Amino acid sequence: MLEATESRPDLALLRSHLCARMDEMFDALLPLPDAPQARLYRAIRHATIGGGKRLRPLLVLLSGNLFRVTEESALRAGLAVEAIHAHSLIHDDLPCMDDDDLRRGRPTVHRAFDEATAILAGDSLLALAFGVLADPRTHPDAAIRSELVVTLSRASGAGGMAGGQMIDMRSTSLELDLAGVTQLQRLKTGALLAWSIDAGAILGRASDVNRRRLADYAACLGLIFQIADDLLDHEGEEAKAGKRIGKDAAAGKQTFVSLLGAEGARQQARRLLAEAVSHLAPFGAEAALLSDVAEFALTRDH
Ligand code: GRG
Repeated sequence: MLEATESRPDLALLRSHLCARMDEMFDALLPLPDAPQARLYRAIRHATIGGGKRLRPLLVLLSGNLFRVTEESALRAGLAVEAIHAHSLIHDDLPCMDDDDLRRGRPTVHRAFDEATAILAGDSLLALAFGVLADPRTHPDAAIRSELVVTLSRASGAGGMAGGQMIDMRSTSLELDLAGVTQLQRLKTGALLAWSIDAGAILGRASDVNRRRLADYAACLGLIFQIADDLLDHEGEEAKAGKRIGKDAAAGKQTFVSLLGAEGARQQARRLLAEAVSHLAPFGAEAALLSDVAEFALTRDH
C-alpha cells in the first residue's frame, strides 16, 4: 500500500486504499452466522464496515513505515484500534451517554437495532481488538504482542479514553477551564490517536528517543484533531459531518471554541500544527505523510 515511489504518495489515495482494506478485513473477520446471534453480527458490521476516515489505522501504517514494519502487522494493529474506536462510538451514541441518532451519515447502532444489541456490539468489538493483537499473525514475537495489548488496554480504559468520557459526562457541572478541557481531550480523543502512532513504533522496535519524538507529535495531533472537531461542531455542516452538530454548546459543555473563540481556536491549532511538524524533523522526508495527516486533521470537513 505504501510502496516506495520517487514522488510522495498522495494521502487521499492512500486513505481510500486503506478504507477498502479495513472494510475487507472486518468483512472477513465477521461472517454472518446462520444462528440466533446473527443480529449481533449485523450490528457490528453496521458499525465497522463502509464508514469512517480510518485515521487511526492510517497512523499505525505511517508510523510503522518509518521502522519498516510489515503491512500485515500494521493493518492488524490498525484494525484493532479501529475496533476499539467503533466500540467507543457505539457506546457514546447510546441514550445514557450522548443520545445520538446519526453517525457517519447513517442511523446509530441502537437506532438501527436496539439498545441491548448496541451494548453487546460495543462489548464484542472491545474483545475483538485484543484477540486480534494477541494473535501471532500480528507479530511473531510474543513480547511485542504483549506490549501492544498492555498499552492499548491503558489507552482505552479508565486511565485513558473511558476516563476521558467520564470527565466529559461530568463536564457541564465541572465548568472546566482550558487546562481541564485539554486534559479531558488528551484522554478521550488523544489516547487512542497516540496509541496508534506508538503501535507502529512498538511493532518496529523503535528506540525510546524515537518513540518520545512520535509521542510529542501525537500530543499535538490529538489536540489539533479535537480543535477541528470543536470547530466543525460550531460551524460545520451536518450533511458533511454525517452526525448532529452543535450538541456540545447546547449541553453547555466547555470546548476549545467556547473557551478561545473560533478564531483563537484556529490560531492555536495552527501553532500546534507547526509544533507537530517540528517533532517529525529528525525523521526527514520519510515522515512527510505524517505531516500531511496533521494538516488533514485540521482542514478536514468531516
Ligand atoms: C463509551 C468507553 C466509551 C468511550 C466513549 C472516545 C469516546 C468515549 C467516544 C467517541 C465519541 C466522540 C465524539 C469522541 C470525540 C472524538 C471524535 C471526534 C471521534 C470521532 O472520530 P473520527 O472523526 O470518526 O475519527 P470516524 O467516523 O471518521 O471514524
